[in-house]
Amino acid sequence: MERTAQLTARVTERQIAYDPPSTAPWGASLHLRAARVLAANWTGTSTVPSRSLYPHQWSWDSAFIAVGLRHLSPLRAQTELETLLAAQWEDGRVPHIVFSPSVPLDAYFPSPDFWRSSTAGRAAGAPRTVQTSGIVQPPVHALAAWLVHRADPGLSRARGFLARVYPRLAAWHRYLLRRRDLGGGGLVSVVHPWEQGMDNSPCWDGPLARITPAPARSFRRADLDHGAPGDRPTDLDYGRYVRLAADYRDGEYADGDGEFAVEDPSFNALLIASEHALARIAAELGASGTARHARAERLTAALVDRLWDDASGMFLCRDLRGSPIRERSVSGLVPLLLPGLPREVAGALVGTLRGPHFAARTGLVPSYDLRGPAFEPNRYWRGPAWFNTAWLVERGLRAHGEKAAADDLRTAFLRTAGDSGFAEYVDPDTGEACGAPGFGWTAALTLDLLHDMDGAMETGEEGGDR
Ligand code: 9WN
Repeated sequence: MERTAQLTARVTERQIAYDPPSTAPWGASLHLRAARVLAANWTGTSTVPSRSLYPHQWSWDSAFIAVGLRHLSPLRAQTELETLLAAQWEDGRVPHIVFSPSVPLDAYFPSPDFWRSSTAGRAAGAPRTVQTSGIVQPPVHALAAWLVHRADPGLSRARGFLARVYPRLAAWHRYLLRRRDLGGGGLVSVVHPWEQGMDNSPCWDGPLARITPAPARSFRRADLDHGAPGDRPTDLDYGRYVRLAADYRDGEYADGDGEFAVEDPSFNALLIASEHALARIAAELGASGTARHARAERLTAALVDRLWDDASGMFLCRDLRGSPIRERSVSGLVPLLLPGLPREVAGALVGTLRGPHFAARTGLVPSYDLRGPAFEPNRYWRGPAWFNTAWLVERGLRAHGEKAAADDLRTAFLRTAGDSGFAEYVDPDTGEACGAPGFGWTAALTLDLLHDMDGAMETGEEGGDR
């Protein structure tokens, strides 16, 4: 922790490269505007997703933000990940929120006094020096760490960046693979919709229907101070989120037989991509990455075996406590990121992206089936297009040689991100900005797409260990 603080103090404005890449001179003003968003959201040790709606550090936001930040300041990008990993619990979990002590308690709910990490999380080894939530978010971190390293290997080696983060990232994956394989089939389960990151997706409607909501008077939502109620989850859904989180906390964050347990395609695909990245990190540190690549391939086989649905041409979520989930969400397209997918699966995913369920007028990817019964163009994860999922799908299209489709998605991303003022999310057909403006990962991934024209992301084994 002390080490992080020392290193962070040296990250100054002068070390930020505001210049656009020479490969995209037309993107100069977009680049500058995106860089300004990240500068405004930087706290000194990490980046908030939004100054208003999300004033703390979020786990998967920080991973995506580091991917973009590496083009402005590799040092800041390394620090972003180090700050998050400094809040890791002894059981290996990386918490979904690291709370800033300088932000008032009522600025975000659930706040530290709800999660009570230092007491309720003691048995699971929550840190004593910082307050965190007790649930997790998708494991994008090893992938981000590898990409951050590649942006400036000299600085990374000089600071021992990979050597310091590797044991923490390995413990994080170990936690997921050992404690969260609740279905016994090799895949990891999420125990709360907030863990999967697409909080209000119709995929959770079935599993959530079994949960008795916490009484509305027992908590006060802070999100409605900043977001339009029509864009946010309903009070009933919030009551269920609160009930699930409170039950997990009251069981001291032990994993086991909770009421909500879902195997999700995107969460597992990101773990697989990160496991491949961890193999590369191991090789860079002089160890062998072979066993990790092999594990990633086994996980890919389990993903196809357990979650692939031929009839819909995409992956679906699996509810371990109830009946099959038939809803189509963007989560089921994210595994395209994995170059090791069987050819026919990748081909079907590309077809589904082009088909009537996901081909939106902006050219972005809606979070939920455009023809689905629960589709709403403005409501949280029930239809709008997000930029992190567009980035993942764009990388996936490139990984599978779909250059024209990837170029189109990239163009749609950059145009809509700029026009919307780097919005949190947009209406998938009109591009109308929704949610928080000046959103961290929207700005960060804009920078990444402006810089990384060919999408050399290495999310599979090919290319070997370097
Ligand atoms: C709960 C911060 C986070 C994102 C999630 C997004 C939203 C929080 C909320 O904001 O979730 O974690 O309060 O709705 O759904 O993906 O990480 O940007």
